[in-house]
Amino acid sequence: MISKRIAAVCVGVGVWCAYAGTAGAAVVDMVETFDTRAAADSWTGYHYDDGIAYYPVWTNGGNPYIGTSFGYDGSYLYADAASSDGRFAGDYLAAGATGVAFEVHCDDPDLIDIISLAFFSGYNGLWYYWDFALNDLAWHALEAPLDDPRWYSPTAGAPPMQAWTNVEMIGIEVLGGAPAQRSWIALDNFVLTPEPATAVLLCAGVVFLRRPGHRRV
Ligand SMILES: [Ca+2]
Repeated sequence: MISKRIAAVCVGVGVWCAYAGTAGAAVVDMVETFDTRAAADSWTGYHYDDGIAYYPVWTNGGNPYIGTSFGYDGSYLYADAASSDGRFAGDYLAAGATGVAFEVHCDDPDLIDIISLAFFSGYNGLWYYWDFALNDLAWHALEAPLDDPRWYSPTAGAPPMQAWTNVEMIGIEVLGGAPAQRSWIALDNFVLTPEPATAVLLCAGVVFLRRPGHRRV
């Protein structure tokens, strides 16, 4: 599986080269619920087999979410500085983030070879992965702590914490396990989780910011 992951990393470098980097400002505790098409369209579904960056498919059936198809070569459904007002790019440590939480679903988990939360760090120019498993058709709520030992680079091991000071892209990468077959992954409720003390401060901040005359959070 590692060799296929390294092949995906090579494609991922192409994704990064096509990416027009602008600085994001990571923000904790603001859940991306994909309630609007504009929010959905600010993310990207990049298909490794044809090298094309697609808008995610936006499904709005009461509780909207985004998705993209994937084949044997895989796909990357991701945010960069231009996504969700930039709140998933930039310096996660300065923002007070301690983890990344999200909900994910696959139409046919049997067609998954590897599925991961994956980010590209501008700090050291490396891709890092946090693999997980989807064994059924349910939506799964997952959280990857930033300091989780499961994070790895196929070529460079675990990320230093400084890797989180410049996150340029983050999202779900899925590599298919069955040639000539495609399936779908879906994503919702993506959020940078705050440390508890930060959460308390944020609550106080929200009360303050909702007074008339202050811009929205
Ligand atoms: Ca939603």
